[in-house]
Amino acid sequence: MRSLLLLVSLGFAAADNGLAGWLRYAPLPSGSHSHYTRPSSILALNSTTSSPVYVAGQELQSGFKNILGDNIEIQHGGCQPSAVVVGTVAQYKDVCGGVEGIPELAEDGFWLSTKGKGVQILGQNDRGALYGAFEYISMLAQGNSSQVAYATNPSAPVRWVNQWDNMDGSIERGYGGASIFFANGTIVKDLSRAAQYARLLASIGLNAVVVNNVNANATTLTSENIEGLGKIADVFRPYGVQLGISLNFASPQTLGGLPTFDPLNSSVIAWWQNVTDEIYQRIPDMAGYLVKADSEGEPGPATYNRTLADAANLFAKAVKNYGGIVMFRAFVYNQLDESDWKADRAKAAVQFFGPLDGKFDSNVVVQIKYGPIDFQVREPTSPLFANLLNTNTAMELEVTQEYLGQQSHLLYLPPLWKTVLDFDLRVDGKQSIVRDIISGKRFDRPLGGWAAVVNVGTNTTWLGSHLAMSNLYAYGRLAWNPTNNVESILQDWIRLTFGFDLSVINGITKMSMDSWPAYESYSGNLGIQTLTDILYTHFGPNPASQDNNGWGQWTRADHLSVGMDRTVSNGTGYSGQYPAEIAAMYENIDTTPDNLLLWFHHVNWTHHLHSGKTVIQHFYDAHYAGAETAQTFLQTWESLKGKIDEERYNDVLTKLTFQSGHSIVWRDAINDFYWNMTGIPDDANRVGNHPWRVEAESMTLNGYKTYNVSPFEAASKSVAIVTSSNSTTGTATTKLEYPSGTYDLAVNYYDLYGGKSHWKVYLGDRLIGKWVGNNEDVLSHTPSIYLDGHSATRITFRGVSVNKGDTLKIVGTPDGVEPAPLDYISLLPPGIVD
Ligand code: GCV
Repeated sequence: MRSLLLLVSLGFAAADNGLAGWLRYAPLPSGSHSHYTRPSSILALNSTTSSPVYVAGQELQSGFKNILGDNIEIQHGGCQPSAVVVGTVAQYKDVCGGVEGIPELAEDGFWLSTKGKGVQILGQNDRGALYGAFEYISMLAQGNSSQVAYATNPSAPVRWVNQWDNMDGSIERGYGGASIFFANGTIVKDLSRAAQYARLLASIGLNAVVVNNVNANATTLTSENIEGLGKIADVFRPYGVQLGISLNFASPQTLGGLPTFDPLNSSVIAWWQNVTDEIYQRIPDMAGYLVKADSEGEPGPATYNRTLADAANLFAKAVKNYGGIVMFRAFVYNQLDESDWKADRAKAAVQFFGPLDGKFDSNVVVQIKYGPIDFQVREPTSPLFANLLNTNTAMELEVTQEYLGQQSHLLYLPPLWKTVLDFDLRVDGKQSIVRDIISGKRFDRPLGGWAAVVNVGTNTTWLGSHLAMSNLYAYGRLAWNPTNNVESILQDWIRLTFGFDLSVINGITKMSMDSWPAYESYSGNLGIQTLTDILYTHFGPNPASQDNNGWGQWTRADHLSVGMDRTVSNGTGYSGQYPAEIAAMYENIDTTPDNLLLWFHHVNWTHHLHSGKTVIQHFYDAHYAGAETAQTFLQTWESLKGKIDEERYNDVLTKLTFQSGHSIVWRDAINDFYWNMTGIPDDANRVGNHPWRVEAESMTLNGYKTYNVSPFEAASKSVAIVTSSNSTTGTATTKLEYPSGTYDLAVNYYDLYGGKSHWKVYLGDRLIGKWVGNNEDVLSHTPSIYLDGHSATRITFRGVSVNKGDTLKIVGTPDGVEPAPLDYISLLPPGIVD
């Protein structure tokens, strides 16, 4: 039984920039741990400094010192019953003889016993020993002094991280700064952040990082860069983290100068073998390759009419003798024509890979995104998991929140991931839970597991937001054991990251657990996809961007109806890619869950859901409810002031303040868009009706002019104002006709990349507030150079006392390309958010 000490607040925590993540080893409150049994020493059964067992000893020493205030010596030999012993089972046997009760461990597994005089942390291998040490330290850091003795093994051998880092130092879909690995076409000299990253990953049981983007640059493989990759591998190795490399399929031609990159051509095969030999000479434990081929413009075997299996096996053979593996991505699709009712990007993975089942070498793992499109806010489980019975598979998750708020919105992802991991695909009418498919258990496959696109950067928050780190932490914990409860994982992370104050634990738990449902509510509902702008930044709302292009993320919405008909009977036939029981469930509108209705069926906007609401009214209501929930995140966080160090408190406050405003931008944009499309009014008369707003364009303008925003729904009543020139100040003035009283004054404006405008707002001569358009410096998402759903932002001044007839004036000073744009103001009485 786990006994968690009831720990009270430590008082005020020291400033923390987030760099240590959940490995802060913060001191436990004094007096709370006097009953702990102190080990006589730390016995690390390996004295080679680059070995994970040695590192485990160092971590334990640091943990005892910082968490408990104990200075404990490290030794490397001799059996001491009252020590904390860390090593492999085999090393322990050599030194101390056997230990009873340890079952057979799987690769990377460990045994942890705190029963008796000492503590034994014994890994199946060095890496397992380090994992065990981190688990024990995590117990200490959470004030958990339970007597335990258990063995634990990872769910699957492949527990990888993908970084989409480019050789120039940028990161595709990265929101936490520049690459910690690359700059200017080569590997950075200072790899201290790479080592710190490996430490974080090892502490949650992750065992490899593919360091470069799947949209790979062939120059990654120059001799100079292979040497640099070797240096990264050197700093990873003590943490048991292996290095993997993404390949560009055309490299033999573009880098090697061959006339072809045909995977069956002997000179191409030889070229890849040579490069692979060179890599393994420098990095003998290189984990393997990751390949994106024939997708989104990346070269692949289709150029030569070869199959994806031909491509995968080419690399598999090259790495086989070195024990390497090939992660081959199933994210392969073509541009499609929306006028074809049967066309469907969601079908692509099964179409390409299904016929190749059983044709991949044994060291190939097909890496499959959780849903058939692309990391949307809700997708059904990819049917490919049920179509590859004789092929190793891994699930690809996305820790970086590409379509899901880009770390400027709070979104705790594991509840979303769980919808897929826990899904029973019923292959052959038998239980076939996705987590058991990827572990290899269900179809008796030797390899399999997990990959997540993480994209940390040089920012000290790693991901761009402190709260987003719960997703990385939970990814590791789930990859180790996908049956873990996502809320208790979250609470472990909160204790390790923010301490023991109950209001902090409860507050962050509630916000995080509410965050995915809230985001889904104010973005794309009922399985329509996220409705973010898929043609530009993937951040703010732009539902029109889904349709009328070849990307195949269609909604097929018009004034009467909406949704993709993916049935076999009348639609694209996608539902038929699932095993019979699941196919039947999705084929039938009555058994399709509401939350995936528009994924599988094309219905009228007035169609009644199982809930009884019409589709359109559900959209309206969900958007209001979701945005309302996002307001509570800010309130909850503010209630924690003083209980979290100022640096992290303020950083998160900035993001949650933005999110509370941007959730309203989302709400109004989506509601206005579909209201305009359908003409169906909101039963509750909220959509298009904002009695507390004054539109900027209806104010008296001096030095400002009106501007038609595109997309139209990204501005209240479609119009905003911008300064008449980029160098002259503008003023917008209005007489307030609201009853005298105290209001919150919200101002909606646009914060563009490429300028830092200034705004000041006055009531009469009284300055109420001022602000700068510096989102690009304080938020994490991809900025926009336009007035649109990405740049739309709200600032709120609270408790402003207003007299009826007061004159409100906003003075905007443009900067760079940013013409101090304004959309509207809202004067909100207590309790109203609009
Ligand atoms: C690395 C989506 C993303 C791309 C990404 C691609 C992939 O399309 O927007 O940035 O490319 O997925 O997963 O390969």
